[in-house]
Amino acid sequence: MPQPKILAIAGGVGGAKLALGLARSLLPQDLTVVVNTGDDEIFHGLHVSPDLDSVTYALAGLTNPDTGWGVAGDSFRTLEALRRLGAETWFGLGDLDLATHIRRTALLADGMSLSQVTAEITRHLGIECAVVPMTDASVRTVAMTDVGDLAFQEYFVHRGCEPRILGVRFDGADTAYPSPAFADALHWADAIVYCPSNPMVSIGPILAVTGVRSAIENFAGPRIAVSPIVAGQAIKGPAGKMMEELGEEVSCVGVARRYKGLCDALVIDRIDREHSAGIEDCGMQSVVTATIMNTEYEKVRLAEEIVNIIDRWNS
Ligand code: FO1
Repeated sequence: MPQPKILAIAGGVGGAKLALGLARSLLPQDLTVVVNTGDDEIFHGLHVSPDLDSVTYALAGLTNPDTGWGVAGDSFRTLEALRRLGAETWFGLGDLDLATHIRRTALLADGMSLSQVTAEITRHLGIECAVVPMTDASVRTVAMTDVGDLAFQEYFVHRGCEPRILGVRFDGADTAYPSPAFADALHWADAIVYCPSNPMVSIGPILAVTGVRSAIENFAGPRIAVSPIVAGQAIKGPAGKMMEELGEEVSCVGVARRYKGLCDALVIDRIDREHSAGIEDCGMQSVVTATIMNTEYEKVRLAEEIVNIIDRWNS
């Protein structure tokens, strides 16, 4: 049976884990990973794309295993020197990581699009599948909080997600169009896979790009999501806290409600099996399996199970 062609939609750390599993399970030409760029920020004059880099480093085998972001074994001497010079250094940019941001910024200044720059960086790091930004336009995720509107990294890293979330918006999304490879993949893909990323601030910005939500609503093939909430908690990051503050149920059922009309099957962890009926009430199947991905074996195993679901769906 020919392999399905998959469009994977991902945020940073959690998304990168399943993206790696899919990259190990599929031929490179059968996988496009579309990544959130709402978290992008300018630091020290450099264009930083944290989620693109988390996926890129994961696929290149460079990820810092302790954090899931940044480069393994990196040092922070440049940041220390910047601090001595009076710069704000709350965003932890490592010395090796900085090379990526310097290169990205230089190529963007030469007139390349973020898609072209990302293709150049990933090619040089030996990545064979397509890793693409959701858009080449500027979209910025803004956390609306009880202390005012905060740029995403300000909320997430500088303030440690402490302010209470009142809402989230994606500035620029209504005039942003999908990147060329994303638009193409929405046509050629046999299936869409939502990686286990934060539905609000990682997947939300991708869905907010003009035309994406309706393209996914009308997508012909199976749309399969992996819940980033397991046993009532986010595997990593602020998804649980944000859902609670927004009055949503912090469970895989809360995730299913977010994906209503956009998803045909939600993959949930074995520990959440009692939530299957609640998920099916949202108009999607529930698939119960082991979803925690700490080792490469677990990432590939989950990816292969998803590929099998897609194969069965189409047969
Ligand atoms: N996350 C942190 O919690 N603290 C940091 O200092 C930090 C630095 C950083 C540098 C480069 C990069 O690509 C990612 C970095 N992240 C850091 C992670 C990043 O904030 C998040 O992964 C995403 O934006 C949320 O998906």
